[in-house]
Amino acid sequence: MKLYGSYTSPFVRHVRIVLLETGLDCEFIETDQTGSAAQSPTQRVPFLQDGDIFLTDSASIIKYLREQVGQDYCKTAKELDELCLVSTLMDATVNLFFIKRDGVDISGIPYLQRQAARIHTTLKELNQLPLPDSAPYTDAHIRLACFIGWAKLRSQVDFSAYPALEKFYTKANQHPHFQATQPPQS
Ligand SMILES: N[C@@H](CCC(=O)N[C@@H](CS)C(=O)NCC(=O)O)C(=O)O
Repeated sequence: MKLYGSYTSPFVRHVRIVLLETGLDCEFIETDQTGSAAQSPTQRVPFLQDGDIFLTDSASIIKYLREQVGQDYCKTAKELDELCLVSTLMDATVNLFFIKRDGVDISGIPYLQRQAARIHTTLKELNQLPLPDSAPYTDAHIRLACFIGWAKLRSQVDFSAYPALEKFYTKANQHPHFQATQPPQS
């Protein structure tokens, strides 16, 4: 089994944590944008190859890995909805990060302002949810901690406005699986 990804992507980090939780054997192949454009129709990482199986999204990859060891993946609609909230947040923030990095001034573009507003309303909602201060974490929680780590690394969110998220992240980040998958801090 081969997982293609980068060490900075929060989507990939979620998959790497699930690999640690499941104990499955998987080769990690570091893949840049040229590699993902050549090998995946989404032109994104992560993607996974296991024999005839080719999966192109972190959600399907995580479901596939958990199924192999009999673990649940978003058992309730509520948990799935929390995961979807985090995925929407992550998509919008990563999208704006790349656009700003290409030199676009997002302040004059209405759709990009909606993306920025979506990020803040979603963070506000997540900040009000009951969040655990220790394992076990659901996939929504793991993804949220991966997002916060990435957003801090890239300086994309000021978390002083979201104290519950900051508190949740401080604890989650001490967990061995989060320690083992820290993105490079450069
Ligand atoms: N829905 C996808 C999103 C993956 C994603 O956005 N990956 C980013 C890295 S953090 C990427 O490869 N972006 C490249 C691009 O948008 O050109 C998933 O969950 O796997």
